[in-house]
Amino acid sequence: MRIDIISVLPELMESPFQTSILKRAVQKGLAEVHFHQLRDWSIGKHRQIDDEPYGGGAGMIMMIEPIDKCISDLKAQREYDEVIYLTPDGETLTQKIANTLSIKNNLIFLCGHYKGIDQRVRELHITKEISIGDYVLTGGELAACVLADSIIRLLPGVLNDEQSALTDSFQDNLLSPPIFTRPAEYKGLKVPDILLSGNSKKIEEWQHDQALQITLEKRPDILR
Ligand code: 6GU
Repeated sequence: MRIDIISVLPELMESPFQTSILKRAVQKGLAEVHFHQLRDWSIGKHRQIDDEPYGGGAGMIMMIEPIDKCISDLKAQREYDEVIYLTPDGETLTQKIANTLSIKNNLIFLCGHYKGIDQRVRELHITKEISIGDYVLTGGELAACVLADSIIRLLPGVLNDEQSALTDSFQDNLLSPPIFTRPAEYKGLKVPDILLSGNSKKIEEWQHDQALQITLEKRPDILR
């Protein structure tokens, strides 16, 4: 998978891909992440990429021309499955969306800034708009990292234990059951006996029951 991320602040997104699991995914060649400084496609010597809104009002709008030039240059090099605009008014990211995007080959992420992009960019290039939740960030960069992380960890070979993505919270509309490791008792707090029993069938039943109970308590909205 290849992800091209277009932004005015690409430096904001470097460390997530240079650390731990995402770093290893990139080193193994399972994911390629390329950053593009939008100002490199700006027009004029001031490297301008935003301008005042027609009709007036506060805030600046990202101009169509630099974005169109940048995306068109990328599209001239390869086919893209989706051109995704990260924006608070997009569709809220879910595990299902991450699953769907994880089987694509080439993705473009466009990070919004200021008041947003000229509407015509959407008509021209954007195929999907994604938000990471109902709150407002200073720009789409951190959201782009969240989206990329949710996708890349699903790529075959990225996680060591192939099972672990399958047993995630949300993967089957259930939160995870409680988990424990050594010691079996700490300051009087005991690990449930069932987990020490060695009866894997009973343990699985207990875990599923706990997952159901916890989901009912905390997130009844995700239960089918
Ligand atoms: Cl994608 N961008 C911004 N600026 N804020 C957000 C968001 C995106 N998703 C949630 N809040």
